[in-house]
Amino acid sequence: MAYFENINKVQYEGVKTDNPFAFRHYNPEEIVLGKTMKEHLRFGIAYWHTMTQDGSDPFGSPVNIRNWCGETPMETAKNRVEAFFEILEKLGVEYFCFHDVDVAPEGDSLEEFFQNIDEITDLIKEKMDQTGIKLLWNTANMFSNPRFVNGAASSNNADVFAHSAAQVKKGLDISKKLGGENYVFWGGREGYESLLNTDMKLEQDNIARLFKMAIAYGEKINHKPQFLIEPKPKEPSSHQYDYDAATAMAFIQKYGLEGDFKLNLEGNHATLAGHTFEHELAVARCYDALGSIDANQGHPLLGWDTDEFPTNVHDTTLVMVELLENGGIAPGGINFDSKVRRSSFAMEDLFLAHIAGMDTYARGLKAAAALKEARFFDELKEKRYASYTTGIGAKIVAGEEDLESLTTYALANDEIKMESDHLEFVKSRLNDFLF
Ligand code: XLS
Ligand code: NI
Ligand code: NI
Repeated sequence: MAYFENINKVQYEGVKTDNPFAFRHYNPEEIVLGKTMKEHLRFGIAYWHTMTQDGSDPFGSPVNIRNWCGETPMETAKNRVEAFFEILEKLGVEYFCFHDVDVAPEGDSLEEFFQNIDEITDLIKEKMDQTGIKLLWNTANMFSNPRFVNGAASSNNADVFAHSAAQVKKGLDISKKLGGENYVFWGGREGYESLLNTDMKLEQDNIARLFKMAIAYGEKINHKPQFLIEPKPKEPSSHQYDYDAATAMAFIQKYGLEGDFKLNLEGNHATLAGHTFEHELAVARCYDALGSIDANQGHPLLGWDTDEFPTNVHDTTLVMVELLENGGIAPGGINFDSKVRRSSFAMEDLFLAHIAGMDTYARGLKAAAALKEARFFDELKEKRYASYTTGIGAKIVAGEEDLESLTTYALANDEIKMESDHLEFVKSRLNDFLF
C-alpha cells in the first residue's frame, strides 16, 4: 500500500519548473568537481523527525496528520517502516538514521523491547535489500525514558549504566545486521543539572567506560562502524559534557579514543554553543575528526534546538566548503536531523521540507565548488598569511627561531606595517558566488 499515493518519484526539473514536488537544484547524477552530486551529498533521513514526531510542543497537542497509525503500537511501527521507505525511495535518498525507540515500541520490559526491535529490524532489512537503501547510523535513545532522568552512562545509578550498556550492545548488534556505516552517541542527558551534587570526574570516566565497552564489543562481533560523538551544549540538561567540537575532542583525546571516534556535528547544536556550523566543522577538520553531519538550522530568534530544515544558502555553502576541504564526508553523510514546523502539519510537507533541504544543500555544493575552482579562499588566505612563507615567518614555521633570536629581530624591525582585511569587500564577493 502507498502512503503517499499522490506523490510520484521526485525528479530534477530545474529552476523553471512550477512543480513543487520536483528538485530545482539537486540533480543527483550531475557531475560537480569530478563526482556526482549524490556522491558528494550522501543525504540521509532521520526516522525520529519524519516518522514519529507529532508536532506537539510544550504549549500544544499533536497536530501532524499521518495515515500510518495502526491498532497496536507494533502495527503502527510496521506501517511506519513501509511509509519511511516509500519516502526514501520517492526522494531518491539512499541513507537513513534511527534511534532504537523510533522504530520499535518499548513494551513492558527490556526483553520485550529487544524482541520488538528484532522483529522490526527484520522488516527494515528486507526493505534495505529490496531497495539498496543503506543505514548511515543508528543510536540508542538513552534520554527519553524516566530512568534516564540523571543521564545514562553518567547516571548516579549503576543499574541505569547497566541498562544503557544493554541498549548499546543491542544497537551494535542491529548495526551489524543492517550494515551500519557509523554509530552515534549523542549524550542526551550526559551532563548535569547542578554541580552541588555532581561528581563530574566519575561521570565522565563512566561515559568513557561505556565507549570503551562499545569499541571492545564491536571488535568481538567483528563489526566496526565509525563511532561518532554528537556534541551539544545544553537541552535537555542545563550543561552537557560534550559541549561542542573542541570539548568533545578533549574528551576523545583524554580517554585515548582517537582511533575509533570522530564527530557528528549538527547545525543547530553549533549555534546553541555560540558557534557557527562551519566553525564546528573547521575545528573537527583540525583534528582530522570530521565524521558526519546533522543538517538543520536554528531559528535566528529562538534560543533552543528548533531543528529546522536548512534553507539558508549562505550557511550551506560554507558547510560544503568545509566538506570539500575535508575531501568529502564518507563514510559519514548529510543527515536531515530536521523537523517540519508545527504549522507544516500535512503529509506532503514531509516531501516539501526534504526537497527544500536537499535543494539548499545542492546550491551550497555548487557555490562551494565554484569558490574552490576560483581558488577564492586559497588566494585570500595565501595573501593574508604570506608573511609566514618567506623571511622570518618561514623560519618561525620551520622551528628555527627562539625567544632570543626573535627579540633581536623585533628590536631591529620595530615598525610593523599592518594591512587591512577589507572584510566587507570579501563578504560582498562571496555573495557573487551564492546567487
Ligand atoms: C538532539 C540530537 C539527536 C541526535 C541523535 O538534539 O540532535 O537527535 O542526533 O540522538
Ligand atoms: Ni542530531
Ligand atoms: Ni539536535
